Amino acid sequence: MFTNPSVYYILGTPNAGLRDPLELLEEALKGGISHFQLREKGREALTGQALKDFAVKCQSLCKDYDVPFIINDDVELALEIGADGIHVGQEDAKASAVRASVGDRMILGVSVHSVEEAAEAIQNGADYLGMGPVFGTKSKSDAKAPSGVTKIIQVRDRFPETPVIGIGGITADNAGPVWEAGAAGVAVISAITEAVNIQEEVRRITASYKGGFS
Ligand code: TZP
Ligand code: ICP
Ligand code: MG
Repeated sequence: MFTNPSVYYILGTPNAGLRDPLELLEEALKGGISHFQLREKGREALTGQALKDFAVKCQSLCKDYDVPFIINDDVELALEIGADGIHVGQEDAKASAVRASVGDRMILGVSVHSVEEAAEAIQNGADYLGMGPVFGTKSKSDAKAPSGVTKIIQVRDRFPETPVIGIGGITADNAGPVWEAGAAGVAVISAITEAVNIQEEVRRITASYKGGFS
């Protein structure tokens, strides 16, 4: 489901600014992202039918590139359009309830911030864990303080079978320690979305993985 180095792109229409979000996604797919998460949040976020239409377009692009299409938070939408995965945070629906509604085949990701939360998420059926913010981020208004990579190392040591995805302020230039901590992947909004050359940026992030840990 995740092979090192996974570059997991997250986008919602509010992140795209003046650029066309579908174009951003297609450039990122061409650059070689391994996973895509639609995270439609914040001011002017799409809702209802407009959200569903946009989600279906993202899903279809992801299919063309054989990249898993994951929806943040919205279990109903994920089920309705048959997404490949669902990602929930600690403040969203409980992972066990989400697992019960989506069944065994949908990928379930859970955001965690400690070994305790990781244990609970895994117990509740999480396939992978999102951990962060590793570095400072401007992309999440209610983000916790940056935690560095220490907790990724702790969770990775305790649960070596469960892929950990680092998130928060990650760029091609600072991803090294995240890979070294044992992350299977890095999840990125701004470094990719704001890049002048998106394909090149995805390739740079991928190349920041120097191997050695698996
Ligand atoms: N959760 C923790 S940090 C974050 C989310 C959704 C935002 C990551 O965005 P960026 O721009 O890569 O820091
Ligand atoms: N991790 C991942 C992978 N996605 C998120 N939206 C998040 C943490 C908060
Ligand atoms: Mg959430």
